Amino acid sequence: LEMRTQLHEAIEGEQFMLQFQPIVELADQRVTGVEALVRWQHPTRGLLGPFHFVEAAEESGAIVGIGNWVLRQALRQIADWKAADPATTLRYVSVNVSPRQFRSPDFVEQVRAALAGAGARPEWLLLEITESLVLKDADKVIRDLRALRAMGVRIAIDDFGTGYSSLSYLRQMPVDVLKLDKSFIDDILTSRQQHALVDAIVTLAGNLDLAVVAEGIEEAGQRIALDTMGCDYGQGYHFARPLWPADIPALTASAQ
Ligand code: G
Ligand code: G
Ligand code: MN
Ligand code: NA
Repeated sequence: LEMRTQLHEAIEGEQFMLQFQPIVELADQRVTGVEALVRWQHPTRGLLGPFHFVEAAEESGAIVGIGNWVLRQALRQIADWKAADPATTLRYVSVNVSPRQFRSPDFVEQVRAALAGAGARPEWLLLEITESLVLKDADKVIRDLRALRAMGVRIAIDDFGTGYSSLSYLRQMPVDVLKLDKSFIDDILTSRQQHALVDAIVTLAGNLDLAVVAEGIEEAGQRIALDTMGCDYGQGYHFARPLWPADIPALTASAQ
């Protein structure tokens, strides 16, 4: 079967699943959020990660249907976790939004409907967009970002630092969080320049009232260096890999 047909059948057949990777406060390593990461339980190829299908889905347009499913499912999941443990440390779920999904005509309404459908509060949702989004129709994108933030939804720039963007986009984009790409974190312990660059970005973000999530933290030394710089949040295999939903509550119980 053609990929586009398979993706369509996968939506209909509910073959997509979500894993969740913890996002922690570096100061005390408490889990404060989780990022939803889509997987495809393929009928013959097994469990596939986004690498195997997100690009094709973006090209065929199937990403809009998949993305809206991810949004609804992620919000139902956090509503369930909150209901099961009112004292959970978990404050939000972070959901990746592809450019094509963001540009679909009713995206803001889809978010509103997904929140209402799940009985989720807007503060429980962080939307991850990429810098490249503002390269086209910047005015429309900025209007929609403002509408989402006016609802109480927060916005993160994913893979920050890897795009075409420069810091000048930060002035234009109404966002709350920078997710600092793993490629910046990898060498902070071995390269003085890389350490200085990340330190400067963290300081700049702080002055702009943006929170920073450092991605791809794999060792304690990186966590300590980032915490010392004043970076508030981190994500990476050092804390936890992407997990199935059943494994999250044990990590977010308030007693921890
Ligand atoms: O764990 P990992 O292999 O899941 O994720 C790889 C990449 O796939 C991530 O960098 C992320 O940007 C992308 N991705 C994961 N889940 C989603 C999703 O639900 N929608 C979109 N558009 N991208 C996703
Ligand atoms: O949305 P984003 O592009 O940031 O997606 C996160 C991706 O990075 C997912 O594929 C996730 O599995 C992966 N990831 C998360 N933490 C780590 C890490 O510590 N090391 C590596 N190599 N990959 C990670
Ligand atoms: Mn992401
Ligand atoms: Na990233």
